[in-house]
Amino acid sequence: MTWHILGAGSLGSLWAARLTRAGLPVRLVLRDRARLKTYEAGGGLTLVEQGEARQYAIPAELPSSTSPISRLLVACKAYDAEAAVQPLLPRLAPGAELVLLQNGLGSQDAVALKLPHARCVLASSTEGAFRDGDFRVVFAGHGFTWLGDPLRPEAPAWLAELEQAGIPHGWTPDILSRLWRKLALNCAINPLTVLHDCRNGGLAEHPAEVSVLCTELAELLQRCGQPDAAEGLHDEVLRVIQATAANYSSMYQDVANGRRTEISYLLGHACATAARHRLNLPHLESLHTRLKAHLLQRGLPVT
Ligand code: NAD
Ligand code: KPL
Repeated sequence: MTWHILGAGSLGSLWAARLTRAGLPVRLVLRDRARLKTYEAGGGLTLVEQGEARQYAIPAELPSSTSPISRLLVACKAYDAEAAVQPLLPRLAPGAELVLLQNGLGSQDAVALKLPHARCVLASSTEGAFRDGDFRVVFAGHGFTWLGDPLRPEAPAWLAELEQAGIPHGWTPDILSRLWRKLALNCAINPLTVLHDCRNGGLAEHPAEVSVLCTELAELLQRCGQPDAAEGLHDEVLRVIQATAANYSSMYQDVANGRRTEISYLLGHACATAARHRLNLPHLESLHTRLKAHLLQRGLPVT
């Protein structure tokens, strides 16, 4: 069965290259005719691994193509996912399966609501990749991808293909807990690195701010039925700050490069969920307000 990959950016290309070199059928779904033309003129997609570049001539098509889609990897940013999937709806075969690679929470529900008859598998990934040219991606950090379906606990048979492709992954019956935990880590670290203009390690100089955010985030996780995700949150945040001290967070990099952030699916989602539960989290709220003001000042979207 063909893997259709929607979003030939960093993670989408990383998956596409590994599935292709394992001999599995892959097709990229590119946004429009201009992107398709650029892609075809370049001869394929390039993955740079340990300094070595290799090009893969993966076939590509437009969303308006007519062949049916049975397996779709959605690898767009959270804010693009719902609109990107929309034109593909008429192409989805009965029993189609989607893998949603978006960070944060909120976009997965928006996509799943459009697809009552398809299976949506959610993913939470710590792999790292970035684009350093058109259709050229650097594999920057080995990691792991958790996959799961909140509605159906049984693992899909195609996990064997990920094994074959060397994509490190695990199936979890509790993917929402993983996604909430990552969201909480990202909320405790990323916005502060933007506001303090520092690497992750710079947050060691703001222990009280980090601590009070972790307390509020843990309270939120408890309240919205994710007690496992709350367990030991502060300790893990401190461990991540130390282990990634030299790195700039993904949100810091987005802001520094004038790119839209996924704020709505991270801090925005946390604050909206707290409000829905009538939970007062003043430090998280204030962080959200300060971050939005910072983005506005730089002409970046606040959603
Ligand atoms: P990216 O911006 O590199 O790639 C997204 C791609 O989607 C782009 O090529 C864009 O052109 C394409 N796209 C957008 N709208 C489209 C449409 N309508 N039709 C077709 N293509 C469309 O993003 P990324 O870094 O790969 O991130 C994807 C998701 O994975 C994000 O939620 C991110 O937070 C998460 N993530 C990324 C990394 C990483 O290292 N890059 C790590 C973990 C999680
Ligand atoms: O995932 C991250 C990011 O930068 O997005 C870490 C390194 C965990 C910081 O929150």
